[in-house]
Amino acid sequence: MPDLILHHYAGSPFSEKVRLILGFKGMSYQSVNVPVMLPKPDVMALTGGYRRTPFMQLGADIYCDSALMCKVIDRIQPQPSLYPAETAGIASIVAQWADTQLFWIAVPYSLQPAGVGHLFPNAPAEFMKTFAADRAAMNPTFRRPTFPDGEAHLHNYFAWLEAMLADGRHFLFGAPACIADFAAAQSVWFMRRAGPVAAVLAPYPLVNAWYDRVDAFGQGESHKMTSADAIALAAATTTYAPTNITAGQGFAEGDEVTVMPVDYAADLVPGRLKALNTEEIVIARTDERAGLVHVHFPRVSFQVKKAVSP
Ligand SMILES: N[C@@H](CCC(=O)N[C@@H](CS)C(=O)NCC(=O)O)C(=O)O
Repeated sequence: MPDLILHHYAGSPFSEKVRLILGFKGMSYQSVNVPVMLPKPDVMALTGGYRRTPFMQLGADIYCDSALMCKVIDRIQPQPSLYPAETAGIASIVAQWADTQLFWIAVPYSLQPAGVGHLFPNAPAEFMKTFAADRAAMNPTFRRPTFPDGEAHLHNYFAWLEAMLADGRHFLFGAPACIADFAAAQSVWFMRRAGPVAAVLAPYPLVNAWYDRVDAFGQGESHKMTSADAIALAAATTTYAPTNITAGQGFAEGDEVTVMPVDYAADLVPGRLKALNTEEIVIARTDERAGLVHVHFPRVSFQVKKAVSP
């Protein structure tokens, strides 16, 4: 099994979700720091155009989107399980809510003027302007909630979590932590870093104590790696994770396709189809520097289409 390489940056909530999971599982990994905004030439060399953070590399296999990364990490290191049988299904539904509804209220709310200086200490005004423009272009149809609306949403959401914890359980679904805990924790982590903005969490002591327990898993053992070394490693690797295409979907191996997230950062990644099943879309693409890589995307929240010839 090749080393797990996490491509991420310190301030990224979805990266924090994965880091906490690596801590939960007591895993060690190579850590590549990626830029917080475009341009990201070394990211593109590996992903072929997917710009979101984090992504994961195992040799010449690249895994996009934390939902898929979590499943792969759980396969590599099954214990403790991220998907305990008792809460299978419901835990993934709550995790999906946390990755979408909770995240898209918690993050814009934290980026209000009182929070920004804490989240980006000492950042020059020019950087903040470029960052805001980058995110606006990434998600042009996003309807940013007003701060009072966001705050009201958060009181609902944290009250739900507080209610789940009311019987004294340690994690959202009982004694073992699971995928829902890490997905929800990333937003609390971000808010807590936003100075006075974190006051919105004050009425929820059980949520705060729960978050401290999740945070106590730590972030695993990371070893720094450069993006150039990660690309060179992909180029030197000629074995790939097994792939399969489920029949009856109108696609065949080798079809020229494009893959794209359907929610935001709608950048097309072109390649030749290697796998298509209910869990994954995998494409093969050749990069000047990274060589032949297989790029994996989850099926949920992504679309695959036959490439249109020019
Ligand atoms: N569904 C994706 C969402 C990832 C995401 O939105 N990440 C943010 C950072 S936490 C991002 O990509 N921001 C833009 C960037 O890093 O370029 C996942 O689960 O990985």
